[in-house]
Amino acid sequence: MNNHIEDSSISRNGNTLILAYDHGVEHGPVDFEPEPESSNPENIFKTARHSAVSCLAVQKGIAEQYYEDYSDEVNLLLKLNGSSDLAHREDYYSPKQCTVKYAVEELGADAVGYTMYAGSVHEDKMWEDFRKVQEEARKYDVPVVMWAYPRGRGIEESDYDGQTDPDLIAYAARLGLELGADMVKVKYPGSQEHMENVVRQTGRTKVVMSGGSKRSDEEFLSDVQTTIDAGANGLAVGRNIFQRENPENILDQLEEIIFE
Ligand code: FBP
Repeated sequence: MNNHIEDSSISRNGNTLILAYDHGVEHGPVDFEPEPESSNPENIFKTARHSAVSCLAVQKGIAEQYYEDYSDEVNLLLKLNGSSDLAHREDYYSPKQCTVKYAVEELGADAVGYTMYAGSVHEDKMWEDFRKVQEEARKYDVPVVMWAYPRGRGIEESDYDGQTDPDLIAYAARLGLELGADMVKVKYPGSQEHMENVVRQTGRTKVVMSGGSKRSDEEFLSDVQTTIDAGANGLAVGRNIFQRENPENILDQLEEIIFE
């Protein structure tokens, strides 16, 4: 059985641009402050109609209320788990709010996404949650994207130099291959050489770069170009799109870099 993304609707010439819009959960309304109209999901669905966008990643509630109106023009990646900045937790954990069955049968999802916090004291439980997601996704024939974010006490107490250590990013990405993800989403590891190592470690599992906080066009596009030059497959991006006054301009440029 080969990678499930290649023949799926969220891939174009093997590459993908995921427009991520789960920030209302992960960070709260503060992420919408730079462009207040971005708090309205309707505007993000409209942006997602741009030909550069392979799919829009949202939580269940937004999919339920808005997706039907855009399902002809936008592919849906249902983010199955998520966690808010408000929770008081012993360590990083991202609970599941939606099953693959519900995502596909009720919401019309084309793909599903799951955040994995390798290094957390809850890592074992997250592996178990992910196992169920991954096997259910195979049953429904939808690709699984892992948000591969190494975080938590295991990392703090290790010899790795924090969450952005390139070797740690490669390790978290490798877990994606080993645990059955079709695609991993990783933070930019700092250089083309480091991204090449991430790509090497993930084998047939695809790799996309995580957008991160908003930067200048030049800085952001240069990291995306380096990511593609390293052999990775695209981008999962939120704030660097919806915090811009005119997201279409940057999407035009991203389309050229990622798909042409
Ligand atoms: P950005 O491009 O805005 O970084 O979005 C990607 C993403 O993974 C979102 O899906 C998620 O809401 C956010 O980053 C989480 O960021 P972090 O956990 O680094 O605060």
